[in-house]
Amino acid sequence: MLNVSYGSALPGEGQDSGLLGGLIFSALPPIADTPAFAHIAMARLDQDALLCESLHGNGVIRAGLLNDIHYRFNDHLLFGIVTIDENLFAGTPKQEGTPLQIATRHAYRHIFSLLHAQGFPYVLRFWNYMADINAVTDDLERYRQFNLGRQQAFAESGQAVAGNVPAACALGTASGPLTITFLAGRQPSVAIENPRQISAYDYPEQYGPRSPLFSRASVATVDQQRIFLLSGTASIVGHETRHTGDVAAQTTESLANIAAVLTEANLKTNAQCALQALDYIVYIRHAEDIAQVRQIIEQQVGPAVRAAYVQADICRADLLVEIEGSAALPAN
Ligand code: 3EB
Repeated sequence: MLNVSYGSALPGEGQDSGLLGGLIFSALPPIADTPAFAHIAMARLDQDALLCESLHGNGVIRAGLLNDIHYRFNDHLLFGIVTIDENLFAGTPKQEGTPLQIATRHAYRHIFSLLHAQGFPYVLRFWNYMADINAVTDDLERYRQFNLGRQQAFAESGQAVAGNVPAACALGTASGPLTITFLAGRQPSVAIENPRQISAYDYPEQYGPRSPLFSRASVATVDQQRIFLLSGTASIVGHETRHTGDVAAQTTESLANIAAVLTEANLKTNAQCALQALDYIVYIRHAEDIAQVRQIIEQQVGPAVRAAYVQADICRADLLVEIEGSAALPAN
């Protein structure tokens, strides 16, 4: 089983805790001695407390550290965290790429070799966080540099670069190193695309020299449970950003995209996952937009919606909001 929970308290990291790991979203400095958690420099907007996303499985948890990757696993799932300081590559000859591109490539190659060695070859989801995501250096936006390195590493590691690819998100933090977390399994999961959107791996070149590489959601059946992991979802139709400058309309469009992904997932996997079944994290570019965004989400998903809100930069400069989520349902 997998239980993804979003709270403000930190769970224990003991071997019998079932804890696979997680992410702590906070504007405060990292909390010491929490190796099972990635620190993400983002302020929580709906509460003063930090936001802790934790993934719990069952059975004995084992932990390891390899090539700067902290990982924890049980019989079914492995969760890992890699942070990498791109400044290590500052002196690399230009033709090999920018420091962020090379750091991304290294991180992903190390992740895939760890997963191969540990026998968890199927990634359900990646979470990608980097500072200054929209800044242009060496004539290329940093998110686009990241996409170059990600594509290289997938290809070099023998991973699919289209079709059955992991779900993901990619967001900008206020500070900190490139931080990638991932959840992997021993069995393949099902990648879901959105009929309203062009697959991200098929985006045209206007969004960068190499396309992003993710699916819109992944569905895995693990231990009698159906796990639904929704990628970061924004106001994109086809491949274009819709409603530039209008955060309310972007929120509504994002929810329409999520509904379409759920419909597609239910068709493809015979699951029955509704908008109300998910727990959400909502990334908002401008903190002052939270009231508007929250009202629309509570109106369209329902007043009982479980959602947490954090301040983040979104990977396209014209996107003001992005929504991700997860659910674990009994397999029917
Ligand atoms: C989009 O749909 C919005 O690069 O891993 C969403 C989810 C987005 C994942 C990624 C980017 C990523 O293109 C951005």
